[in-house]
Amino acid sequence: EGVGGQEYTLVKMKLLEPYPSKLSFLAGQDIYLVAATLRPETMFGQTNCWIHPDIPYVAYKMQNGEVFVSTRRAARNMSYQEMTADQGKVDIVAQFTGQDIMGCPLSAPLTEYKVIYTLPMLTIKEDKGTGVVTSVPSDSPDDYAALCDLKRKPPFRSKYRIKDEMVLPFEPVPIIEIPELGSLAAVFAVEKLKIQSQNDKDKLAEAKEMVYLKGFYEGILLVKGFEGQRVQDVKKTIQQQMVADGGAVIYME
Ligand code: A2H
Repeated sequence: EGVGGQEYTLVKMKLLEPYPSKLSFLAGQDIYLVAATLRPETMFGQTNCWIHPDIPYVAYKMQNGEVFVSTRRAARNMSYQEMTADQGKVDIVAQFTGQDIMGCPLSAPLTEYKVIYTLPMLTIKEDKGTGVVTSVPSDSPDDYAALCDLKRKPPFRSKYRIKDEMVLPFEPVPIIEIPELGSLAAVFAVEKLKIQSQNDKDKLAEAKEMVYLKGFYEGILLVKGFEGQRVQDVKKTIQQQMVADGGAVIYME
């Protein structure tokens, strides 16, 4: 662990008011759940944000006055990268668990869905990234399997107090065409391998193998402004555009 390995794009998913009770004292201030992704070029296909109901999260002040939400570990890493309000320190303003911010409305960069919601994903690891994951079910088998779990299982939704309208209207968006896998590669792989749930570990690993390398080398963007361009050629451009627009920051771990 430590600074200097993997580069992630942290996508700033803006929490919409009214804030949940643990954050209500911050009314009027900008709060972002920051999702760590390796695939900035897929942000056109975001349908929701994943958080783990049982892991602890913190809210803390950044240098520019914004409030970020992530695991404490990621906050500490950010403080060493001179992103937080005090260099080398984290100015924590609130602590809570994922369930306290479940079912909250967010606005995220690039996606066509104006409002998306925080939903539970039980396979999120506390010791990777920020503990916040953005969901792109068109291109991530993990995301598609977890979204299907929520769509198919009303008791799973009610257990975490998720309302139907936070899940049912959201469909994978075709954003990247991959030869032989089509424009919804993750859906194709999950169906082909008959994956039943987000806990289907071995088959999900297989699905990821099917989709990722081929997507990187042969994937072609379908979205407006990037039509016909290759994934490997636009990844950096889209990342830099989001950073320039204030929709993302770069983070190392
Ligand atoms: B990726 P690596 Cl479209 N726990 O973003 C579980 N998964 C996590 C996580 C955590 N704490 N933090 C990040 N991730 C996910 C997009 C995406 C991603 C697509 C396709 C593949 C893909 C949308 N979800 O990841 O272990 C995030 O999901 C393929 C592995 O550091 C992040 O990128 O290599 C990726 O895993 C980081 O995984």
